[in-house]
Order: sequence, then C-alpha cells, then structure tokens
Amino acid sequence: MERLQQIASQTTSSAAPPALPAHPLDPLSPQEIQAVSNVVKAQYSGKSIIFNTVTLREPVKKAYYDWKEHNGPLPPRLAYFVVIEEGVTAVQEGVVDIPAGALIELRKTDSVQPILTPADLQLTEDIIRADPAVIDQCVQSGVPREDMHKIYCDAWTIGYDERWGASRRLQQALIYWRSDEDDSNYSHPLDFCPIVDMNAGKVIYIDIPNRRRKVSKHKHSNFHPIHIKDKFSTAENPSGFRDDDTPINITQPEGVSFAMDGHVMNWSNFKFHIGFNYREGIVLSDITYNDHGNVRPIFHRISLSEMIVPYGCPEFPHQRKHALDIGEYGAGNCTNPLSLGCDCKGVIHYMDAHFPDKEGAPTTVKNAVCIHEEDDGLLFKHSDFRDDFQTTVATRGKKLIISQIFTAANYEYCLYWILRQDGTIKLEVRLTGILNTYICDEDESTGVWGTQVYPQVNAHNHQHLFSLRIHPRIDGDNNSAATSDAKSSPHPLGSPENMYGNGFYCEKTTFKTVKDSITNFESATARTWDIFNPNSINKYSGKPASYKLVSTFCSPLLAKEGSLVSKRAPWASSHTQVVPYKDEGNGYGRLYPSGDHVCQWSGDGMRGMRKWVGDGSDKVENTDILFFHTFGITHFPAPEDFPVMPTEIFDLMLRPRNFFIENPCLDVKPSFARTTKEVKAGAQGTDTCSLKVDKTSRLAFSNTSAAGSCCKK
Ligand code: ABN
Ligand code: CU
Repeated sequence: MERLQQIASQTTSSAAPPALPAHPLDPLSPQEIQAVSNVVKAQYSGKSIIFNTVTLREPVKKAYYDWKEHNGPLPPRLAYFVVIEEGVTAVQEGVVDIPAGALIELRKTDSVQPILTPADLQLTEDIIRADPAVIDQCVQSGVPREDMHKIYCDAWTIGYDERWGASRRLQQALIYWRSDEDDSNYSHPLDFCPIVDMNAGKVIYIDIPNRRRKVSKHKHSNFHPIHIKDKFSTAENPSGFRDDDTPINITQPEGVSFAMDGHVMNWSNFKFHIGFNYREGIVLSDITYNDHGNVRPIFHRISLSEMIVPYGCPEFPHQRKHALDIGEYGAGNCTNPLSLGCDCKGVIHYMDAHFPDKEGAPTTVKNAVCIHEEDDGLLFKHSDFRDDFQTTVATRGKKLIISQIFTAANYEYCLYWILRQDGTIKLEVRLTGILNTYICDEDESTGVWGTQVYPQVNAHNHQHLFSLRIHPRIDGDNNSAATSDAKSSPHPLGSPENMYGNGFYCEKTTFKTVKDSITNFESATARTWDIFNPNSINKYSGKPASYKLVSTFCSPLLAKEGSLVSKRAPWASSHTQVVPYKDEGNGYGRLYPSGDHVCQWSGDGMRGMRKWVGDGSDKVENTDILFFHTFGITHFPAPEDFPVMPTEIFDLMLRPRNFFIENPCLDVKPSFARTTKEVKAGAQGTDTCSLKVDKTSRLAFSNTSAAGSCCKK
C-alpha cells in the first residue's frame, strides 16, 4: 500500500518572483522552473538531490472558470515537483507557490518510483559497460572484452519484478551489440538482461536464459542513406534511392489563417489553449466553437493520459516488457525537437518545451510542438446532373494540425491533433521507428510469439494501447455519455412493424453509473459513443447536443485478467470508462489512470482507474464527467517493419452531432460555385480555384497555364 506522509513546510525564497504568464494554463517558463528549483534546493539544503520533475500544477477546473468566465481572481500559479534524494527510496514530491516563492506541500510516497528521465536512461549504459559480470556475459555471447564500447542498452523501467518490488529504483537493460557506430543495434540483440539499481549506480543482478545464444554475426540491416547506397546502389543509380522523387510543397502565399495569442489558438471558429507537459505532451484545453456569435464550450481538456505496450512472449523475463510509456517515461520528456521542412512542412508555428535538468536548471527542447495548416480535400460538394453538373458547389477545407513526436527508445510516436472546419477533432497516431528485438539462434523457431524479421532477429508480438482522457464541457459542465449502436429492427420480416425486413435504427444506451460505462467496441453494431449535454436540445432533431467518438482501432487487451499487465493498466481492459470529475489526489483531478506514479507499481491496491471505478455505483449522468477511451493496435511484426517501420497509422475522431442546426461550414468560401440561374445566364459565379488565385495548381503533363481548369466553364 502507498504510504503518504504529509510534511508541513513553508520554505520561502527572497528572490524576486518570475513574471506571471499570459494565461494560467501556460507551461512553466524557464525562469519559473529556475525559481521553483531554488525554493526546493533551499528546502533540501545540505542534502544531495536530483531533480526529476518540475511542471505546472494546473488550476482546478472551478478556479479556472471562475477566473475565465466569472471575473474571479487569477488562479494560484503553482508548480509540482519530484526530487530524488540520495539514500531515500520514496518519491519525494511537493508543490511550490511560484509568486510567493514558497514551498506549500511536501510528501513522501512509498511503493512506487519516480518517472524515468532521458538522463536516467543514458546513465544506465555507462553503468552496464563498466560492470565485470556484464562484461563476462558479453564475452560469453561472443563480444570481445575490449569491445564494451560497442555494447548499448535500451534502459527500460523494470515494470514490476516481485524479487525487488519498489524497494529500489530499478531498470532492466535490454542489451545490444553495435557492430559499428552507425549500426542501429536492433539487428544484434544479446540474450541476457542486467538489472540496474539507479540510485546505487550498479548492476544488482543479471537475468540469464537457460538457452544461451551467441550474438549474431550477420551484417546489420540499416536505413541511413549510406546503408541504402550499400543495399541498392547500381551503376545507373549510384545513390540507391528511387529516382521518381520530385518535391511536394505546401505553400500559403498569404500566410496562415490561424492567430495565436501566446498559447491560445484562434482558428476557423475554434478557440483553445495549447499546453504541454513532461508527461502527457500536448494538452488541449478550454476548447470552444464560435457558432455564429454564440461561443459554445466543447471540451475542457483533452490529452493522452497513458499508454501501454505489452509484449506477448510468455517466457521469462519478457513478461516485464510492458512499457507504460506516458507514465513511466513521459510523452513530454521524450519529445523530439522538430525540424522545418522535414518533420513539419508548410508554414509552421513552433512552441518550445522546457524541463529541469538534474540540478533543476531549465533546459529547452526547441520546436517541440508544431502547429500548421494543410489542405483537407473537399469539405463539401454537390453538382446537379440536370445541366451536366454545371450547377455546382465545391468547397475545399483546410485542417489545423498540432503535433509532436516522441521517441520511446526504439519506437517513434507521432501524434497529430487535427481540427476540421466542420467542428471535428481528430487524433492521428503514426507509429514508426524500430521494432524491439530479441535474439534467436540460426536453428531456433520464434514459435507463435514473434516473427523473424531479419536473420537471427526475433520481434515479439505486442500491442500499442492508449488511454485518451476527455473532459467534456459540451454546452456546459453537466454532460452524459452513451453507446450508439446500429441495430436492425427487433421485429421479424413480415411483421406489421417490419413488413419488408429492412428496418434499422440507432440504439442509444446512456450510462447512468460508472459500471454502465465499462464498454467495448462492437464491430457488429458499428458502435460509436456519444458524449452529450442532455440539457441542450437541438431545435430541429430534438436530440441532445453531442460529440460522437468514432474510433475503430480498438484492439482488446490480450494479456489475461489478473496478469501483471492488466493489473498495472486497469484502464486497458475495456474501451471506455466514464467517471465523475473530482478535484482530488495529486492536484488536478483524476489525470492518470495507472496512478500518479507508475514505475514499479505492482498493480495491486486501489489507484488510478481501479480506484475511480470503485464499486461502479458512482453516478455519471448529467454531471461533470471524465470520459476515458482505450484505443490502439495489435502488432504482429513482419519483415516489412525492419530495419525501420513505415509509419503505421491509426486514428479516431470526435464529431459534432445534433450540436449545430445545419452544416457548420456553409460559410467557408467555395472554390467554385454556380447556381442554375448563373449557368443559364453564362455568369461566372464564385471562382477561387482558378490560377488567378491558385498560382501553383497546373496540369501535370503540360507547361501551359491551366487557369480555370478545375471548373467547367
Ligand atoms: N518503450 C520503453 C522505453 C521508452 C522510453 C525510453 C526507454 C524505454
Ligand atoms: Cu509495434
């Protein structure tokens, strides 16, 4: 059980406080991070500490809207921190009031360990390279003693191993040999697994399999231009790259159509705040839509709150491979700096992200969040067949994309939050990077648990499951949720109610309690889920204003109930859970469904989603709710995924239904439109797609101008 000890403390700093941010949800500035570290260091003076986390403690919802909508005071500007103290195993966490320069909370939490930071991961590699027992194992694997600089490891949190529990801060080192520095290392996994105590700075154990395997001597498979040349170069094509690659650019001759006021975005009737933190990465808050002058709230907060990548090989110690990447490493901590024209194409606005280093000094990931627009194809179109489609309207849309990419050791997760002009919000995940690999002997079968993707390289089956946390605020705070199933009429063919047998309808089942909300995707009924305000009724349809969650990439969790994986991810066994919102626990309420601290949680006890679900009796109808959605894919690796995976794409969307009284994007100017009367009068109609406006569209195989070619004249 978690032991929580409250230590009263009021350490204050005399230094001038840093400037307040423009908006209470803005992430901490570098100056604020430094100010928080100073307060924390003063508290721990004379002790040896490492900074693990310094981040914004977001204002609770009520304080935020009191300020925003009711002229209330600015919510307190608070920071949450975690430090690791030499010789102390517990998580030491607290809260600093930044303007006051005061430590206002400090506590120790046992039975878990703090999140791993990128600095922790790098340290482990140095530790294992210098360890005599690891060196011996490398020699047994066929790596010469003097080649330890060629040994690399992906340092994973141990997950949970009952031999040590949470008594020490542990990592499992998934270990590889790099034949040379440009080898990605995943072609040459080794067969043993050192366990490293992070605080002691040493290897405490090595898991060695019964069957020993010598490191593969096959040349590594790789993907950089130099390797492509090696693989595919010919006399006619020395580079080895396919030669039909002409550039495609995104141009916006008049600049972007969004406006940013600090972190607040205004785009095509949407207004919202873009936040970013060490853990969830991008957070979208206070999302509203301006419905012809009526500013309507939609969502209070949306983020990816957790994920799990459980591997499916049942042989020890592979059961430990189940990364809860958001809670154990952080989608923010692992985020990449993005580059213009490569990761992000077009006219880009970037946001940096700031984190503390080990000493508590601010560090910056430049260009952590990319914000840009792209063409979104047709938004709507109709032509009248009666005059050969000359009466027509064709309106192109654009989309706003807020994205980040984080590297979870071997994998890259590219996250795109996409807004459409019809009020839809999409989340697209692109999964790329490199498979996690394990060695197999030349004469060994991978069995059903993995696939040989390259000689002597076994890639185990695994899943990528995410928990999307939605805090809805559709037309107000009191919302409900329901399943929405396509059902055929219950009445038999030939009956008076269904004489011709063709009847079907949409069955909505509203969740009254948390228990009702534990549901799964059903492909047979094309199940979607509605989040709605029962008090805001559409005047045409008579149905409540809703946002519909359309999500079909819904793999079931394959680990058994009661397994370590299912216990540590209590949210992953069902595709939805709805719980009441509460300002409780570690500050801002109910954020993390595998608990506030995930590393080395055994999965026992009441925390995260298990605690929030409780006995399932909490009411979730017409109240302030949190909607959690588990989605993702099951990955059976194949050679096409190696040596680097072509992006695998999965997505979901939240669409307005019965929210507007008509198509909400009728006011987007069409590319081309002519009414029947205009056609008859030979009039021009509306034309924004000819080359008078679009200077770049042209015919592919002609140099002549194609002015007006998109539209029949
Ligand atoms: N996929 C596990 C992981 C993530 C980040 C860093 C190291 C390991
Ligand atoms: Cu995968």
